[in-house]
Amino acid sequence: MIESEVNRANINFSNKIYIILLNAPKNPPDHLKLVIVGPYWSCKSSAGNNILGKDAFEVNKNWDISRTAQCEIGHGVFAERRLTVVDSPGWFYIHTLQDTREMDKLEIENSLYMCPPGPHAVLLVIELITAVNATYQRSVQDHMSLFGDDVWKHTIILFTRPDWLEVKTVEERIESDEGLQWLVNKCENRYHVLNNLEPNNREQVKVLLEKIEEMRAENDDPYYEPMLREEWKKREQMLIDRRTHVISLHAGNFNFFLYQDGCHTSNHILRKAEK
Ligand SMILES: Nc1nc2c(ncn2[C@@H]2O[C@H](COP(=O)(O)OP(=O)(O)O)[C@@H](O)[C@H]2O)c(=O)[nH]1
Ligand SMILES: [Mg+2]
Repeated sequence: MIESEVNRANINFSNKIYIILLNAPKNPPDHLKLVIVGPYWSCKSSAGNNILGKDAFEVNKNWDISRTAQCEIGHGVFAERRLTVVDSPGWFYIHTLQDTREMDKLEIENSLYMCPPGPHAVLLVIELITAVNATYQRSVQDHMSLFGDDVWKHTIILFTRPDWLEVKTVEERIESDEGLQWLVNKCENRYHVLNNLEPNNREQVKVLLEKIEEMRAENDDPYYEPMLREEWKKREQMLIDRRTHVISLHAGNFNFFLYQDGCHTSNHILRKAEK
């Protein structure tokens, strides 16, 4: 084979691999990292235990007594996946961000950084029987804002206490409450119902993990990495501001710097201009 034909064959081959790679489905991760957030008493710790299939987190026996005060991390294995679950303290359901103590806010925020580079999913735990009025809605929105603007793209609503629903179906319940509809819409219709009174029903956990993987496949980033993204945005903006500032200060002298000593890299020019 002459050289040009070999090159052409190689190019065709690498194009084919490229196309195969582009079309290949994202492999499901063998390690799923989840963060559980939500108001107090919404059954967060119980949901964490249910997902992990063991008593990893302390469950509240009485309202606001011995409630989870700090983020805790639990590990397990289920359906051929390693699971890492972070349980968090949560917030009082009528509190705005201003009402919540600084230490609690830090602890809530901290939950996202306990499984680097970030969780595959944030599970926002809401009791299915909750009347999501304007105060509750504001409280959820306020506290979710601690995780950055994009958090909703990586969030699934985890509805708990379905046993309190009585005769209504889950869909009927959601339709009957505008606030619940708002929550479900925020998550682009991603929700799951978990009955913590049925710990042996592993099918409900399996379906939850499948929904998480579906969401992950739809997102550009498999993990939610708020800190890195925010940090990057901040740095990018600082650079733009710095350049705009320097250029506006030295607009008249720009050609001078280009010609003075033949330096042509913009950073060099900027450094000189700043001096
Ligand atoms: N009826 C019912 N009670 C639940 C369920 N899940 C948890 N609980 C109870 O709800 C209370 C609060 O649960 P916990 O997980 O500590 O809530 P957290 O404060 O959000 O972590 C506890 O008494 C649990 O036993 C459920 O699916 N149904
Ligand atoms: Mg708890």
